[in-house]
Amino acid sequence: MTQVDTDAARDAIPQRRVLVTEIPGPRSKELASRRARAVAAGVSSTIHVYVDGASGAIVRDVDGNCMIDLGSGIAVTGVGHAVPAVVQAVSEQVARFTHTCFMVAPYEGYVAVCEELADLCPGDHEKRSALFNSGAEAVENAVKIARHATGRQAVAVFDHAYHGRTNLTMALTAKSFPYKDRFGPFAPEVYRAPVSYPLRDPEGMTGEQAATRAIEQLSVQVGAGNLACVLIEPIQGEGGFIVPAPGFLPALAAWCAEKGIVFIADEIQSGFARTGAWFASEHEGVVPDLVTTAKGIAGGMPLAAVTGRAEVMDSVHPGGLGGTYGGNPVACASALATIRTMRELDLPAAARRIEANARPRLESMAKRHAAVADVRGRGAMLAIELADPDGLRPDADAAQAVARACHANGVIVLTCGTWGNVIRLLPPLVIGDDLLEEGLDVLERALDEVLP
Ligand code: PLZ
Repeated sequence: MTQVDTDAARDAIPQRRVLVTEIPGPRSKELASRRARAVAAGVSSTIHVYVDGASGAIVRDVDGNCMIDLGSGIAVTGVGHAVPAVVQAVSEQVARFTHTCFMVAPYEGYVAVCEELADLCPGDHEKRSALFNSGAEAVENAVKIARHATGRQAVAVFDHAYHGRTNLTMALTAKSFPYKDRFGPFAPEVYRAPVSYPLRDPEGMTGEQAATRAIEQLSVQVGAGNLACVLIEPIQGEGGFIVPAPGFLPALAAWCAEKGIVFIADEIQSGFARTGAWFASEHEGVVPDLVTTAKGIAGGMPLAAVTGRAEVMDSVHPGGLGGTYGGNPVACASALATIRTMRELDLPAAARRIEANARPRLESMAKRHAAVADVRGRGAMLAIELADPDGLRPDADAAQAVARACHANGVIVLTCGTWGNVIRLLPPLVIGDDLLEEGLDVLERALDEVLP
């Protein structure tokens, strides 16, 4: 074992939920009052404990409480917190060099990450990648590339979409509050179409019918010949873990291929083994022209990518893409170790196992509570939607109350959804069966407390 391995093993936090103070405890409260005087109010946090360490699927706070992490920092630490192989790769890279700027002096890690992306992303065509820092930056660049390649300007996005918080990606995002409210004016040439939302679509609507509805609207309101790209999350994340009806994504992709529109899959939340495949597009055999990735790719280091057809990517002139930090060497080292670990541990299979364990539990909760209107998702990207059983009026208050009860009992869960009424589970894919079971027990008790 190397020095780093030994340190990691010694520092590993036992994979157990342990509450030693109320949540938040005294040291977290102290930090909250420092925060209020120093941190901008516009940046908020889901839980009110301050983190001291994390390992596997456990997050330990500054008061010594150990919480079960069913959020992975919003689908980032799929590989687990402080995984020794990742810790070691990052530590070694920090000691070798932290930055040269790939546009100034290139290095192998960047190239190797792009090779991995070419191998992992759907389709066996020739691919190229460009690396960035954040998901929003990847989406911005995917749109830039699609516009450049097609010479067209219009961008189609969907109801309930989330693509980021920069100016263009706010325009691409559907939900006004909190993301867009009073932050306009927004970028032009963005058009929104209806998505497939099986719970709320007319009864019996197929994926193909939902695609036709979207395509007809775009054809009439924008015109296929004006569209540079159609941008879609194969499973919508922030919008509510909405899984489109089967056939929806393939029909959209086929229309794009026919009309020369670049089909972009935003796999930033759904990618990197999260849904039980490397990418969610694969569940329906969809091969996107461009794929945006971030979050899970680098086990917690900031890294994002656009990967796609060589002819689309390489349509951009040298110097047309880049940025000071994009593909930072430490982030690349982390990504390479993360991907290697994901392959070695077969984390797509781990995600399927999480679904096999968790979905029946969620379904039994739905049976007992009429307000659980839907159980959905794939792999380790699962959710329940809370709504009034007659009429499906979204119940955000209940979702918030359930989440708060989970937090108070040492389980990190997140909410999402256009109406804030969805509770989502995004555990690290390495979570043990017992810990997942215990997290679900806490969620079940929270539902029992909050719901009739
Ligand atoms: N595309 C599909 O899920 C980020 C947002 C958290 P960045 N989702 C978490 C918040 O409230 O800011 C996301 C995503 C999809 C793009 C993004 C944007 O990725 O790395 O946050 O810029």
